[in-house]
Amino acid sequence: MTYIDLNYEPREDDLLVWFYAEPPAGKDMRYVADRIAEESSIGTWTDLRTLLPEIWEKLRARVYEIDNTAGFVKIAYPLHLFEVSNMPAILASVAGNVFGMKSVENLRVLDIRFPKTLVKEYPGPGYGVPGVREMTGVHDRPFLGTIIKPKIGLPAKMHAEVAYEAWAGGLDIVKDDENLASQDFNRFEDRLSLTLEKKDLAEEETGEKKIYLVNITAPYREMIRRAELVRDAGNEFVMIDVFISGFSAVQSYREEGFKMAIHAHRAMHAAITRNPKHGITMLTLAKVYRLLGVDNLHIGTAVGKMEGSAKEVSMICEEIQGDMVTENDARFAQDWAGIKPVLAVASGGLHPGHVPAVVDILGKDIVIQAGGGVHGHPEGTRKGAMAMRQALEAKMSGVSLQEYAETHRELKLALDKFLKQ
Ligand code: RUB
Ligand code: CA
Repeated sequence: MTYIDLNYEPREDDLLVWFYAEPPAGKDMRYVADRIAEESSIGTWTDLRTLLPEIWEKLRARVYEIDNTAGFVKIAYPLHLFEVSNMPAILASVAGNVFGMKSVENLRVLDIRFPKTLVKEYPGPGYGVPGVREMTGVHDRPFLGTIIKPKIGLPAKMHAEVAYEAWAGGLDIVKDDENLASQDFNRFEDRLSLTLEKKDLAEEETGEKKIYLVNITAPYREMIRRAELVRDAGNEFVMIDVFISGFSAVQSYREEGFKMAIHAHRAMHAAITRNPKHGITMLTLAKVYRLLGVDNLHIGTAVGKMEGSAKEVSMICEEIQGDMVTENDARFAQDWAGIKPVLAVASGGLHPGHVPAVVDILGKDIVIQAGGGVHGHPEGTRKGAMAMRQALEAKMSGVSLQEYAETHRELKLALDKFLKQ
């Protein structure tokens, strides 16, 4: 019995997985492909009396392509194999036990093509790019944001004051950091109410809509309790560490029906996305999160402190924003069936000097977020925020940062400091 069927033409409603796989010593690609297809669909390490012919016929995976040189294996799964609306269980099949098998040396899920029938079962973002633009009235430029720094340590009152400075200086978005929860020096309830007071003040003073991304990451029931507090306080957004919280939590949270948009921080993703030979690509995770319905998603910057090449990051950006994504040498074609585009978040080691390059690589439908690059400004948070806004103004009006800095002191101070680091 083999799962290899190189003449098989994948059907429109098959779920396709593109693996990179390395066979163990003494084995070939056919062997490894067979083992992956077996374990990720209906089989196990030995023949089974219980594997009835009709199960085999209806539910087995089919390896329809093997590229010995590149180490690629493409497998088609009949949609019947899955509970279509249960994302954790789908991943338990195609990206579960297979990673731990001795019969494969390294294994990486490069992409999953979700058939349209499945895509239609998922909500996707409630807001996404158009919704967040409508919410803020910002239509013609990227959003600018900051993460309050130090990442944890500030008492709630100071956190709120720093947030105010950032908004007042010209940023659209202020975000909690991924590990700020409800520590005894900064209780969630206090931070929420104090920061929202400052948000109102900044909105009044600037005449601009401001956004606060408050981190509700916690064990699920507590996360929901915090989401209710955020809703009752009248805030429009929550932030969730989506990878750490788990696929089930994200899917369930979206199904709770809160009207607030979701900012997805991806902390811990690199434990499985970073090794180029093993794990799951960020592209694949990003597709899952788009289906589950996050509105903003961290995807990398291509230029800052975190790993991820420009090619990879711009491909992820295209994937979470396109409607019909075309196939290339690293991804499947994907029909998003009208699911809303996700706002891509470029964050990690950024400062005003990076703004033009990030816009060139990722385009306009992004949030450019800088923590250290704002609060590390020689004259503090407000000037740091002004420098970010000036850098964006320069880029949007086609002027070089150096030239703009001649007449904009905050930008000049920022460039003088950060470009040397
Ligand atoms: C960035 C920061 C975020 C990173 C995460 O702070 O706090 O957690 O963006 O990385 P700073 P990624 O601007 O001071 O570096 O966005 O790649 O997931
Ligand atoms: Ca952080």
